[in-house]
Amino acid sequence: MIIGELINTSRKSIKPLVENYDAEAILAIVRSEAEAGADFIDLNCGTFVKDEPERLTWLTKLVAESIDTPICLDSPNPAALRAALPLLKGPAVINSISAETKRYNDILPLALEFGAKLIALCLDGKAVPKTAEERYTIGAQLIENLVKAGIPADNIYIDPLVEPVSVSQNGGLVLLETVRRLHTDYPEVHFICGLSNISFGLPNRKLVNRYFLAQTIGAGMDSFILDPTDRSLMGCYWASRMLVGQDKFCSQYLKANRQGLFEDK
Ligand code: THG
Repeated sequence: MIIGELINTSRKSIKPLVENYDAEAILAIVRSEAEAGADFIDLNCGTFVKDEPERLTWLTKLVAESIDTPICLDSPNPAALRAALPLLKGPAVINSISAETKRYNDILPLALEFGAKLIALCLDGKAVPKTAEERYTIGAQLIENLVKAGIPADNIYIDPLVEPVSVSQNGGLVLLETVRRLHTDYPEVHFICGLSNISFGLPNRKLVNRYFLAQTIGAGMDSFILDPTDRSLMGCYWASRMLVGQDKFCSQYLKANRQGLFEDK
């Protein structure tokens, strides 16, 4: 599953568009993500600290009424999610829950009520866990608790957290190890990450993102929050999943190729 990341007010170019309610400019970007092959459109206005519910409601209404591609609501704020969820037309993704008690208890009932797919961060409210062992423990606990609470395994997307490799030398390795172990023990749930954090602070970020994507797919990652308009990144996605047996008769690779969704560059 590909979630298009471009509508995020932490991006300098997006903040003023949401500030000024520039519907046409937002829709042009969302359309470019949908046409590039995004399965969901991420909507994040977390930089609007005071009026996030109102801003997210505006964005959600705009996108849901204008474009068929379904929406991923990227917010930990239960008030913002509660306002936006009823506006969705297709399936919903809630991004995200974590093992932190308050967040867990706030978000879980919303996911149950709206039958949403749910992204779950390997975080328990303390510092980001350093080792694969700690992340595995949090991820496994989340999976078992969510399934027990009634979330179907197929609706659970575990996010093992990508840290910039420029800051955390072993961050990439820890993520790969966490996914490999959780995927082996819980093959029925999904794994997702925000890819581009891996390359923060480095030159040629697109190249770093692309090679990391290929490795995470080898470890069992099957879903990504990324820039779907990056055509060589999307080529890497279609090729990599085919190469690890996730593409019967290579039909999805061939279809994406026919649709001109990627290039070899
Ligand atoms: N996991 C989950 N959700 C997430 C993330 C994650 N949502 C937010 C984020 N991480 C993924 N989304 C983006 C969106 C845009 C950019 C990066 C990640 C981006 N960043 C550039 C930068 O960092 O320099 C550009 C900044 C700018 O344009 O000003 O474009 O990990 N579950």
